[in-house]
Amino acid sequence: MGEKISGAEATIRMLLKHGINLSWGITGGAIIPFFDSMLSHQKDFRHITTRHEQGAAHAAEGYARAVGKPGFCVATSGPGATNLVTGIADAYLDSVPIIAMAGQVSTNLIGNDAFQEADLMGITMPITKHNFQPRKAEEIPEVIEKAYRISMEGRPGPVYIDLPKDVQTQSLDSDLLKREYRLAHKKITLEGNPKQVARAAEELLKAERPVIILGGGAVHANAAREALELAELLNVPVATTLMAKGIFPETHPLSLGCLGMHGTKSANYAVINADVLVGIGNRFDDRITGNLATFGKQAKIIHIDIDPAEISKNVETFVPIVGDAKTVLKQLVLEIKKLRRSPKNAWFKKLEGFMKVEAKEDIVIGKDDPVIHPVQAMQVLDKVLAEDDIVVTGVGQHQMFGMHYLKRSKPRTFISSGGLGTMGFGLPAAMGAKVAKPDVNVFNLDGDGSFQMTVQELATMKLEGINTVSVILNNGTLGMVHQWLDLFYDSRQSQTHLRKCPDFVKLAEAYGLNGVRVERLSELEPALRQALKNDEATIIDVVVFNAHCLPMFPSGGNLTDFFGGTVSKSLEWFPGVVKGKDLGAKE
Ligand SMILES: Cc1ncc(C[n+]2csc(CCOP(=O)(O)OP(=O)(O)O)c2C)c(N)n1
Repeated sequence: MGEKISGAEATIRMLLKHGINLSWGITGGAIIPFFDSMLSHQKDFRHITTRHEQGAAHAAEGYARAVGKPGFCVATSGPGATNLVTGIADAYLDSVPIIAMAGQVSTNLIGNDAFQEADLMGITMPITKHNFQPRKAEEIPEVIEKAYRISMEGRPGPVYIDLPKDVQTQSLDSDLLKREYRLAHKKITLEGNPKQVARAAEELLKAERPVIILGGGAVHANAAREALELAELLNVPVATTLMAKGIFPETHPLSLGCLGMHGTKSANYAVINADVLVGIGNRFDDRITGNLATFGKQAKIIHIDIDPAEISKNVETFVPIVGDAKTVLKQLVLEIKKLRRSPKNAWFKKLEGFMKVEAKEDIVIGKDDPVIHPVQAMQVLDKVLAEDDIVVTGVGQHQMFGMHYLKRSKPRTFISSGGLGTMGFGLPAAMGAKVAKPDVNVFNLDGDGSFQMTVQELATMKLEGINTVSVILNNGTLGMVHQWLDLFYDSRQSQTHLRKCPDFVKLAEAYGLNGVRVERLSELEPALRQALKNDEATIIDVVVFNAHCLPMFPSGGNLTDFFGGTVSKSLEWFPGVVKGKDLGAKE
């Protein structure tokens, strides 16, 4: 027999047992016992009180995305818990390991419509990998351990724990914490089926126009080195999704940058014309594929993913490989080396040429124009960024400008809400990333709309001394929607103007932080460099021209419908290419 401890104490000890010593969130009636237990753990467990539970969930995500370990957030029942929901859904769509916990009314009241009772089990069921509601304190050790394992094992994702108040105060035997609680399901497949790996190797070696697509699964598997080795072994050009930006150095000659709706022309062109596409830890979502009826029709698709449900979900797979990206890539590299054939150069050389042309033609800068173009702002920010610095984004044009124009060369250095596209993600997620990686600079690249959705977390930053730099591309509108209305709704602007934004400099100052307004391009670099010297968070309000973020293809359109930007005719270089509007078509 061990000592008798409370359910709340057991919860903290179990979190600590799994290396979770940081929580984000806000207290309230149904979670008071858990917060009370924190008082006995002031040395080994840090809690950061956010100003809104959505901020707590995104901060936990930012932490998890920066280091690949679960982030933890906590709230009270009812409204506290429902405020976590956006962050939980966000983590679900981007496969981010977080454990979200909220108090619940006592077990005898569940179902009574008691004060601050909401059915979070029902609400979170479709947006979590799993959820738990322990009804007795003895269940807590098993629940926490399984929550941890589920969030991390296989394809990561969020787990929700609904913790009734009386369960937190009941006692249990501390010996229960020493046991090991394994998951009942069968082991996750890490190694790819050798026959399929051999087929994949054959297809890659035969290919004339192969392209690798790296997704978030490759980041989670820490497969950067293996991906680089495969690409270099055969000279295969590499495109990444938004989730994987940086996993392949974007300065490498084989890098095509990001693909998809707002990707590079070269990446989209390569994918349209590929004869073999290797998807690694990506899910072929609609922002990447456009119209599924036309996507990859001339390619044999090899799809490597740890989640069997992803294979052939959206695109027909020629060689399916279920497994961990790192392990399978190692197998694939070994297999290819055994076959000892030399790489082909022609395709990658052409694409390398495209990238160069595209980079050159897309540049709009040089001079100190009266109004800053967002691309110019990105180019200045890119110059200031060190390799290990982390850029977190809000959602909108600024996010896509960042994706398109910032060059990242390390995994986990570009953190963004991809699947759910959650405005307001940037500031709190940047806060989480900074606490996870205190020694690197963390930038929050934000829009004036997105920033205002979770702006209250500036107070958290001030209080906790979390020093980040927010770069707001202030275009006075909900820019991305403005752009869609311009392009696809005959410029019928409905409710996209933000009218008067608050004075972000004064706002920063009101929170006791640094604020600076930048209206001319020449002011931006000094402002960024000064922000890095400041010992408190800085908000840089960059007034930008309300430009369209181009190139792009329309939602549901074909990749060949890619338009905008400045590169066009120069892309018609390869025999048998598919021609699109701007991808080599003669207009
Ligand atoms: C929570 C939420 N509400 C609404 C949207 C729809 N939406 C997508 S982008 C966007 C505009 C974003 O504006 P801003 O943050 O100013 O960035 P910009 O596009 O101007 O760079 C809107 C309203 C969303 N993605 N998330």
